[in-house]
Amino acid sequence: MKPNEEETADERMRKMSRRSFLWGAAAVGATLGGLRWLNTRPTEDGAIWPLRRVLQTNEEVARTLFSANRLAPTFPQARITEQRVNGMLGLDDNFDPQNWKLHVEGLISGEAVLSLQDIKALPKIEMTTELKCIEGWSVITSWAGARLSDFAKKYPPVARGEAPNNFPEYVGLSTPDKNYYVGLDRQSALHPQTLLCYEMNGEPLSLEHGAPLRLVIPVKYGIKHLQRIGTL
Ligand SMILES: Nc1nc2c(c(=O)[nH]1)N[C@H]1C(S)=C(S)[C@@H](COP(=O)(O)O)O[C@H]1N2
Ligand SMILES: [Mo]
Repeated sequence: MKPNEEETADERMRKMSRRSFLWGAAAVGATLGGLRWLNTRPTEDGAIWPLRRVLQTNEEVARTLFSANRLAPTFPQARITEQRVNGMLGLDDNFDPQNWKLHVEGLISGEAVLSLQDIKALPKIEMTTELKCIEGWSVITSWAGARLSDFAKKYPPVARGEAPNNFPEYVGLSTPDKNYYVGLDRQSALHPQTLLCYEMNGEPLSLEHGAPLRLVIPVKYGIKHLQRIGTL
């Protein structure tokens, strides 16, 4: 390299680092300004509104990914994968499935205490679908159970507003010990692939997968597939 070329390169580097220093200073300023701006915003539903918008955007992304208007893909039985055990919150060891009951609240008839036979009396639906965990893995599983929408027809909840959109806006489900719970929007709850499942890959549901009854909702991530439903 000739000395003058070296100079040029040197000079260019100096300019570049001066420029990136200026950009860096601007970025730090913008961040501090941004934080100050964030902290002075009013709140919406208990969250600073720009953060609330991010939550809303995340929910919208999830809704478009798994549209409740469409069916989640189904697979031939040959595609069933090796199963994984994940998430044991609310699945305490000294649980006796023989004494299990499903407690249902908010019905027109008041409350109901149901047995597994009551669930099995509803039309039996079988489907092979994918469970996607937000941790980045997924499994394909064959399920059997009753549609939550068929359940709601037989055990109608207290109406909110005018028919036909008078189904409660949200449904909550929890484990018998209340240590794990999920909330479902109306559209996902009444989706035809949302099942109260008692069989997995042709066998009665095992304790480690949520026996005697679990939720399977392929339009949502695994996190919503509540195992061991105690209260609805
Ligand atoms: N009761 C209960 N249900 C649960 C969880 C949990 O921790 N407790 N974890 C959820 C998560 S994050 C996933 S991915 C699925 C995993 O279901 P599987 O173990 O049957 O594959 O269960 C869901 N249901
Ligand atoms: Mo998960």
